[in-house]
Amino acid sequence: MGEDGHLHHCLSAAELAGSRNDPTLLGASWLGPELPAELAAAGLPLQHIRAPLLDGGGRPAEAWFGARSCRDGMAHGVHFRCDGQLLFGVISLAEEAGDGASPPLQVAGQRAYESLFRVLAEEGYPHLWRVWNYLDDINGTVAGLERYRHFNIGRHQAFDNANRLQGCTIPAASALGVAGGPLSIAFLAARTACISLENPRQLSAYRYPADYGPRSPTFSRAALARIPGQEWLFVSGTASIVGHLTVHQGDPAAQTREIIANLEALLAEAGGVSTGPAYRLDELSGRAYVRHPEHLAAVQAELVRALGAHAPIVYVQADVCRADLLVELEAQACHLFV
Ligand code: 3EB
Repeated sequence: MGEDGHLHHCLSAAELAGSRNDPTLLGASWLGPELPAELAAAGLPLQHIRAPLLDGGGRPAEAWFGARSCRDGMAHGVHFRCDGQLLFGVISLAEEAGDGASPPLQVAGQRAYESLFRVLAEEGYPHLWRVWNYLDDINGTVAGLERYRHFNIGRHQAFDNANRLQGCTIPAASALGVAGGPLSIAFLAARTACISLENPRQLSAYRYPADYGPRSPTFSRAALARIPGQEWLFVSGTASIVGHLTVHQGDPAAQTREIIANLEALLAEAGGVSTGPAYRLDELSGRAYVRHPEHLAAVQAELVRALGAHAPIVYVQADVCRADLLVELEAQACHLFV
């Protein structure tokens, strides 16, 4: 386990490289165009997110530590490590010519999730808590449909085939556009269930109307999960959406304030379900995805006001999954208890 008992840490490259022989290290993600050589050689399940860092990004690694020694595995294209309680895995799939009838990204999305579900079944970690999805050119149009919507069709089909479309089996997630990479999916799963949360200010994404694509996005707004001694809150990518509508088009500061209002509502939901103390904005760590680098100052000013100047937020450039969304925040918090 990490030294302070936390499942997750924000680390520098040197810190992550220094942890690579920690037997409890489940895996990690690295933000930035270049993957440091010492991490490429570490042999970990590692999600490399090729997104440009916007603010110097001192600690662009996220690492996930289990409670016990991990076992390493590779199956169905998924590289994973698991500790008997948690499983962290990564899969990357190139978009290749599909089956002729379906677009390549739809096929890749469906195959990636089918592989992921197969690993969960074979290894005995049936509960999917949190997923991080990255894809190239998310807002591009192919065959008259936005590529994010192609991805949603494939993802939805895989969840449907696995009988995982019931609300309580839908994980927290993020889905962002990062130029030039393959479809990359990282996930955290467990032997025990999490509690999926929805946001009272927002329509559940899995119920979005067909205006947003023929199949709705398959994610919950947050997941609350327990491991011995710790309660974890995973907040999905959260944008300036109220109901199902984008609000504050063209205004990055106002979009960020709406995100904060969404987060406050979600934290209140989490507090209602948790047996412990309330969740507060200033205990969140996470990532802010900013579409246009020139909006960084406006976004950062609002987040610093709400989360505090020392909040461990990494700011990166990425494309949000609706063309009119300028910013998205994903986050997590951990409560320790005895
Ligand atoms: C939204 O609320 C913004 O497709 O997995 C946020 C989090 C968003 C996850 C996903 C999409 C996803 O609809 C976009």
